[in-house]
Amino acid sequence: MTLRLRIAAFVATFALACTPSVGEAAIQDHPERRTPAITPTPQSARPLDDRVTITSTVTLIADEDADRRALDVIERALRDAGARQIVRADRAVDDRLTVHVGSAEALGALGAQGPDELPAEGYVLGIGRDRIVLAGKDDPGTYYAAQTLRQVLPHRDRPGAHVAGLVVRDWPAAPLRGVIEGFYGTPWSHEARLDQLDFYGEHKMNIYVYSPKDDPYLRDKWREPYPAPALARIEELADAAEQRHVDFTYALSPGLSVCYSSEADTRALIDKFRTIWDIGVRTFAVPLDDISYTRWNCPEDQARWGTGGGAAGAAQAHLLNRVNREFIAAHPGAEPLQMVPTEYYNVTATAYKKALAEQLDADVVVEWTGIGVIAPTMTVAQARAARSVFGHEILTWDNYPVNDYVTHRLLLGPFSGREKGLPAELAGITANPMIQPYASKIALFTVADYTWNDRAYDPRTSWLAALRWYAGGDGRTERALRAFADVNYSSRLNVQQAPELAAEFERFWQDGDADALLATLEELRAAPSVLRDRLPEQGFVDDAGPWLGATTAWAEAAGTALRLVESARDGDAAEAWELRGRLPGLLATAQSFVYTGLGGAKVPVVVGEGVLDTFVEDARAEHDRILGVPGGIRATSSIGTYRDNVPARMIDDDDTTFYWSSRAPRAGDHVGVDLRQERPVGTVTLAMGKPTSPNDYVRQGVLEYSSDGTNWQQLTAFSGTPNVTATAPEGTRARYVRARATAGQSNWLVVREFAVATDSASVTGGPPPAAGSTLRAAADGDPDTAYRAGRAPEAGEALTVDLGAPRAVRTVKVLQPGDAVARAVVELRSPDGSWRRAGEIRRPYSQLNTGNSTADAVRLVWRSGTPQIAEVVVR
Ligand code: LTM
Repeated sequence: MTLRLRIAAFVATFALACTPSVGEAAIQDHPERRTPAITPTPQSARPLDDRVTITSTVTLIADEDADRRALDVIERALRDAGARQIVRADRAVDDRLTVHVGSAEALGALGAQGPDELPAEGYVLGIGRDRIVLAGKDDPGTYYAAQTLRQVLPHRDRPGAHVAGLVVRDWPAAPLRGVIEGFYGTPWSHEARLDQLDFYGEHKMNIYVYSPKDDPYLRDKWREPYPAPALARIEELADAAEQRHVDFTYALSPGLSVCYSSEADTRALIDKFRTIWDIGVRTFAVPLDDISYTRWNCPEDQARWGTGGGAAGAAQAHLLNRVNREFIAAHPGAEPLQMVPTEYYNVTATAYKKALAEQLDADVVVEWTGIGVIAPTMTVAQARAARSVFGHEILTWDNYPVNDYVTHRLLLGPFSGREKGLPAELAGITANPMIQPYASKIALFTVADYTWNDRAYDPRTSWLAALRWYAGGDGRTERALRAFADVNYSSRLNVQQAPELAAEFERFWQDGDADALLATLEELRAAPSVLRDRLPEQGFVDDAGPWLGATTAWAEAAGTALRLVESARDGDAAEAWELRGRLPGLLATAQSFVYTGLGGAKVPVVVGEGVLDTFVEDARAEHDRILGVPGGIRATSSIGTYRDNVPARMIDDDDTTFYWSSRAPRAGDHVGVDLRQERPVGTVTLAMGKPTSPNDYVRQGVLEYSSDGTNWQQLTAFSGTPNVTATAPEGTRARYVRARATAGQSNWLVVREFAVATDSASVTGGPPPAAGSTLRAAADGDPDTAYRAGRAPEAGEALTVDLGAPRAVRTVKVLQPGDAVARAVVELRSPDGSWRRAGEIRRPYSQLNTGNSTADAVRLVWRSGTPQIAEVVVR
């Protein structure tokens, strides 16, 4: 059935299909009994108070022309349920289970109506009264009845299984439901595509568009014929698709070099389609996305159509109409041509869209990504507007869960933000998946669910069902997959990252129950090895490799951070310091996992970003609080992060690293530093842009400071320069300093350094610091930075921390990194200038109680070892 017929049949019968089935017989409905998990969620399923038994021999009664593909699924499902023989016959045999395929009359005994009034691809499946009946509206409908039967039958190696009575009356919401392999990056392998086609058939999806951006024969070399092995692979895919009632759609993208007016190019396009037709493909598309339409590829086009969007629309319509008339129309059985317009991401009325609406043949289907390339939401009103402005049927190219623009991430959350009722407005919905085919299946499961039955769809419920399905019924695997998917959950559709783990962290900070959180983190740490050992789909494990590694490492870091908090709160300061000392190494490991993209590019991957890293930071801050230090300066941004160019790179004293925003700043966006406590502020230096993107800087903005993060004072205004320096008036104190954009711009933002000169305790003496270290780091309020001596101390050499003014001193804590512990005598300087011994340090964590002495300086007089001091804390 063609797309157009599908849509027509759908519209004509939808109203009737919604009426409940009638004609109840002796068999009772049992709504309180749960129906088995059927996916996608059926439109209606009611249990019957009856059951059938899978007998050793099953009689199969099927029409002559019954769908062969459905029969294969049915026979396999019956054998998997314990049947030994399936015998084709034209009447039932006593004491044997009978399976009727295509016979609506056989439904009568179950009190169920046939499928006549259902939309295209609808079906009825009845189980009860020693029979199983599969009645499809058409061949795909029968096939989907078989898929549902496969899901409700048990797995057993001998006859005798009982199957609960059931009537399912079901049909799809969207005429076309499926996937467009349309991303940039490593295209899916042939094996992965075959595996996907199995998945589509099993999940009642009926379209796969073959359009990987990095297959050269689809774009750069679109005119060239395929080498024989490549053509054979496409043929195998097309056959496999046909076996599963999936339209294999061949999409050729000539836009990078085509001359729209060229007879030779038109012929080349049609000829290439013809070779693909000859191997059995019946659906074709011409994507014209991601090309320039303001620049022609040949002077003849300019001469014929002129310039501008209207000219581009007219030229594209001309080429597509020729393909439509000379190829599609000339090949009976071809499905309607699909095209992707160059303006595929909005509904703004333009000359380009007007030209397509008016000049493109009416039966060409137009693809559209929604409002935005990655549309966070899609509404019925938007779909109607798209149909109106493009003047054609709309097939959505939904850019979820595609990750080619965030290759450091896996997007494992559900399809969401799509309004109910959308499928009824569209020719269909195709989802652009991740570069990772097996990992894409969690989201694609939910896409199948939404596109089949949007009215019943709930993203979270569908997501949980996807995890259950992927775990193959094993509870432990399901929990591991849930934990892993949770830390890879967020996207533009699902804004919250790791919703379950974030809630656990939040609960811990509220109630302080560490045991529950420790158990959660331990499950997360172990989840990757559970998945490696037990997940039935090893392709998922391969796809997720770097993210699995990172998950274990992040869970270890977070678990250590949690134990740090617990030790510090319990007063075990030495253990807390030892645990804190482990964090840098654990974090470095967590950040070391990389995804290798097309061409060997290495991209560090992230998991649970903003949640796991924030928890570790919060734990350190809690430890800082207990230690009595403000903690290290933090970098902040109101914009997201592009790849791994995190805000912390603005304050790492390294001009070659940078923070890179994930979009252009809007008026009001800001980047800045949190000094963690109010401090004297001197000169502020902002270095933006970088050699390869010198224009990525705030074009117009202000530098400002604040003590509370709410009330801000302007330091200076700036515009048109990537380098900004300003010195605060004498006596200025602030906790926060930021640069705020006062106007929107189109360039993204790069900040190499955001330096704020602050006045902290002065440290003098020696030995002199090693390269890259400073004396100041010994008393900068941040235990994560350390003074590292450049040589062993000479006799009598000491490090002195000046307290600025005489004050009461009760304790001196000296924190040394655990890898090299020096010994020293600690002395306090009285206001009269004399030094008195307070004690000796010889461990990573030393605390000396000094009574209530008054002192204006503390010094460490070295005895042995090469000193490294993370912090001298004087209270
Ligand atoms: O979305 C379309 C029509 N084209 C491209 C896709 O190929 C790409 O995968 C997505 C996501 O990056 N964005 C596009 O613009």
